[in-house]
Amino acid sequence: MKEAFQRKVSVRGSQKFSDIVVKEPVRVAAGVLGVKEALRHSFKEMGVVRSMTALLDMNQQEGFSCPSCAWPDPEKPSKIAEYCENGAKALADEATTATIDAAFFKKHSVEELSQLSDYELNTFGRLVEPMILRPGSVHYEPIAWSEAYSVIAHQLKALNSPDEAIFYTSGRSCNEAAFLYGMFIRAFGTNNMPDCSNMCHESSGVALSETLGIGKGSVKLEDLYDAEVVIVAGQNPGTNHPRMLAALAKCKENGGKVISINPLEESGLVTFKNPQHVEGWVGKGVAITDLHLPVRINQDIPLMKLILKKLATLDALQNDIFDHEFIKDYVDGYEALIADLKTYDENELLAQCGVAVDQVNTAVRLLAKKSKIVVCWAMGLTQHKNGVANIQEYVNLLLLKGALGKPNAGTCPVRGHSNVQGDRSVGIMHFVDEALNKRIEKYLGFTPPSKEGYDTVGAMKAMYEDDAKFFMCLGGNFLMAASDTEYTAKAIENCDLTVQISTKLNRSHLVTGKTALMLPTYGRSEKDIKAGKLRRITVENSMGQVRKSRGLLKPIADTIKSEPDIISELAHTFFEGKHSVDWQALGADYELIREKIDLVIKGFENTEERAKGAGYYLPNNVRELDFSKLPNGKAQLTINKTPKHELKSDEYMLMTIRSHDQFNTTIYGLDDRYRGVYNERRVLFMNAEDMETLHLKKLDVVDITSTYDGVERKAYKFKVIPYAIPKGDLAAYFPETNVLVPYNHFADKSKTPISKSIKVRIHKV
Ligand SMILES: Nc1nc2c(c(=O)[nH]1)N[C@H]1C(S)=C(S)[C@@H](COP(=O)(O)OP(=O)(O)OC[C@H]3O[C@@H](n4cnc5c(=O)[nH]c(N)nc54)[C@H](O)[C@@H]3O)O[C@H]1N2
Ligand SMILES: Nc1nc2c(c(=O)[nH]1)N[C@H]1C(S)=C(S)[C@@H](COP(=O)(O)OP(=O)(O)OC[C@H]3O[C@@H](n4cnc5c(=O)[nH]c(N)nc54)[C@H](O)[C@@H]3O)O[C@H]1N2
Ligand SMILES: [Mo]
Repeated sequence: MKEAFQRKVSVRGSQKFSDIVVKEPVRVAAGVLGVKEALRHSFKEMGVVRSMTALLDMNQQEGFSCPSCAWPDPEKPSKIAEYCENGAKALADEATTATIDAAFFKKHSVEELSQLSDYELNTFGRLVEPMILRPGSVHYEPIAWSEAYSVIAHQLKALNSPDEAIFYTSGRSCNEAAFLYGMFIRAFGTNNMPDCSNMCHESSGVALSETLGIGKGSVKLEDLYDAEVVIVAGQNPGTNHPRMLAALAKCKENGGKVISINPLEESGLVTFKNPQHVEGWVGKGVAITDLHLPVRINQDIPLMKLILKKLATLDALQNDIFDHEFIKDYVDGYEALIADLKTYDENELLAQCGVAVDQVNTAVRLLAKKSKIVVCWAMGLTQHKNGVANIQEYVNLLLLKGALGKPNAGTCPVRGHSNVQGDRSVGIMHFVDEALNKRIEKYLGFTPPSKEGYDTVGAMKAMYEDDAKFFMCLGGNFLMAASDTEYTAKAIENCDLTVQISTKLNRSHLVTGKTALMLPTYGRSEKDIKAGKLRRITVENSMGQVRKSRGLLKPIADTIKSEPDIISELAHTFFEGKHSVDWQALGADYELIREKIDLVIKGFENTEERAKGAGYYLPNNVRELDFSKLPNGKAQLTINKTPKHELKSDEYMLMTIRSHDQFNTTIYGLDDRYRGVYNERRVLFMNAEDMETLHLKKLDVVDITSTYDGVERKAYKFKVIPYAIPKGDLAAYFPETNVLVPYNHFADKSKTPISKSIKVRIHKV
């Protein structure tokens, strides 16, 4: 029998070292250097005119929404510049003038390209032509758009069941594209809709839905300004949400206190110079954090329990620490929680969390008499086996303090991708929402499937085990974002057809199914004009506010298409024009899509008008203190177990984090300025005492191994850097370390991979 053709592509790419430079970590975030860096990237990628035009429009009310993170815009944006260094870098990366066309792929095979690093792959520029990689070939070749749709439609029809197809979504797509995509997938017949949020804030969604009745945060941007205490837990805003620092600085000016809870003392949380103010250019900057609690990795639950226990002891004496009226009216489970706290030993909790007792006591003092408390968090809480419980333990604090449903208090899960929250709102989900299904039936005229689909982890397994044969991605880089890279690669290579709708080249275009399609699309900053009409999209930010966005740059090529165009044409081809939904009409007119969104998606209303300017807030039951959908009609306190890792004597706990020069799997550069590392990403941050125990010197090279269920996974060649990190803990960058994350270890309930607590051993090479 003839051997099946297998491309010899590299899953890991180049593992060569660059010339590393290590300096002291920087203690001041943003400021003039941030602006300089932003402009340097922009000018290099886009040229001066394109850069300045775009930067001045970004996040302005009539402009376009930043393609980077989901932090909201102030009601009155700064007239000069409502963007940050990393937003500017994201823009420069998307709006680069470099392009790769058919000639490029004729010259370079996927096997050759796959030998490069992710950083190198991203430098080539924008994809401008639809391309196909045919079975038995190692070169992409051009394909007409209409033919590409036919290839997909044909493949979908050839499947034994619609459930053999999987459709992924990354969080950059606008509401209009995500709605069309989600509805087409249901009309086709499956709920197999994994999305990036499964790897991201899914734990937050589950934790908040169970306790407060909505999977989103409750605060608005302005709530942060007059909060008495803001807790920033498991989040690095200086790099990942820089404009949040301006809000924290405002809170400080108004007398608020900031507590950061993080194994690392991240630069942005130390001092911030606001580049939007003159004093940010010349002054000393604002000290952001009043108290830093260097918790050990995944020991937030013991730390919070200790704080709650100490607060409960004070409350038992004074009766004015917890908000008893609020608890009586709105909260379930008070007695049980207090009784459970009594079963814990303070010294044990202290030892587990690794924070000094004085620091814990300071936190208790800061919180004791305050009720306007906001808790902000991101991946440091969600990406653990007990990710859901982590968040619920922080929610316990807010409920006991009555810090919900009033101004300047509440939950603030800080979202990742710029429209990840909107995509979920408009229907990208693997689970079944019966009320939504009824509305789809009523307003779109077809019966959606009622069986739960695959999430990210389920999708990997289904492809690996040959239960799925078709994989389509609306943006993203599934191969590098998902855990267990080698396993995921095999899963993807098992597929008959993989389809990427993308702006830029990444490894998911190189490690593919037997046939692969690459469909180039617009970035957020580009002008989307059809039939002479400028089209606007809508997005939802981290605080549930929906607003319009329109690009202003000339599209990189007239051969690319918008996401709604691609999806509607595909749906039209698949149904051959015979379906209850007129897909082509929707694709042609985004206003029509918004009309359908208003009908089908709960909470959206008159979006066409209301999303103008600053936009409008979607309904939020926590803001209204309406917990009627929860047991006993009340918000739920929860009893969470403390995590046990049972590390062996030679094992360490590794968290995989972002550098300052990347957006997820897109690597802009090789520097991590705030952490003092230049020109290299293959580094391992380690406590100096641990290095001594292992006889390791600065910049020694090590391999990292994780062992789960008897399977060894290895990441090769990392340079060790001594760093202020708790003993026993390690940090390294993702996606290089995703090879270590086992596909079958993830958070209880939310199935978010355990990317922040991987047990590893290290070996000097
Ligand atoms: N420039 C830029 N912006 C981005 C992104 C990007 O890659 N680049 N990504 C976007 C996306 S999709 C997301 S989800 C967000 C991610 O935003 P973040 O969550 O801030 O990103 P990470 O780098 O994963 O940082 C996690 C932080 O949690 C800390 N941490 C790790 N483990 C623990 C723990 O057990 N307990 C506590 N308390 N802290 C812990 C780490 O030290 C680190 O500071 O940013 C978004 N914005
Ligand atoms: N170990 C580890 N793994 C992680 C994480 C971690 O902290 N540690 N974080 C997880 C998190 S929080 C997330 S959100 C995921 C991210 O997972 P993804 O969202 O899948 O990955 P990205 O790197 O954001 O995707 C980048 C690609 O998206 C495409 N793209 C960019 N803009 C657009 C656009 O406007 N439209 C379209 N169609 N395509 C576009 C480009 O081709 C680019 O190469 O990774 C997860 N993986
Ligand atoms: Mo994310």
